[in-house]
Amino acid sequence: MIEVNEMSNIIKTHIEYNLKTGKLKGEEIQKSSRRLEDVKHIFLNQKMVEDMDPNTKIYEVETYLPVEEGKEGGLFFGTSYVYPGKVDHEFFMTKGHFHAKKDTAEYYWCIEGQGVLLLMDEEENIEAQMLEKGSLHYIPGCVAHRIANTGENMLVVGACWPSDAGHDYKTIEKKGFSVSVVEEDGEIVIRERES
Ligand code: M6P
Ligand code: ZN
Repeated sequence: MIEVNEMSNIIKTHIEYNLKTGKLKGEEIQKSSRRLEDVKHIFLNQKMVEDMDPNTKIYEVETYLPVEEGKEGGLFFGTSYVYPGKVDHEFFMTKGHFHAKKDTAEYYWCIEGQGVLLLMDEEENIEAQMLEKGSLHYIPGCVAHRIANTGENMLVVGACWPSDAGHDYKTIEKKGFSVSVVEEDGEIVIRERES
């Protein structure tokens, strides 16, 4: 291998991205975790939620935010890890969100596992895309996005989005997604929500 000359001014970046696992490493990486008690309202069967351990891990997120949130022209990067599991028939999933600055897009790509990416526009039109290792997903502006883990192992999904996009969780909290990802007779089904 050709050695890098020490005087060459070629620097190493301080962030590592594991291409196999999606893991981000470095001092600036932020981590957050969502347990059932943090996201309980997203699930259909609230009675079942009450019977489960509120500490059940639903998902974790690692983010690299190299510029200030809200700054125009920058990019954020992240990895989401959704645990396998269900509340009643409904698969574990992320909260999901529109962007606060509505017309901003995002990329998702599946690193590991199996799942469904739910996309919903402002008229509640739904598109469900299959998440499988290597799948790439362009999420256009004004489209809410949520991922559900339909497999038996961790679902790992990478993301890249504009630093001025922000998160609008309120619209989803109020109206919800119009469909759920559920298991019915051993099959993965996208079902209309009644409420
Ligand atoms: C991805 C990105 C983040 C998002 C995270 C978890 O990494 O889209 O912006 O925060 O997933 O999703 P949510 O915010 O919907 O819980
Ligand atoms: Zn987003």
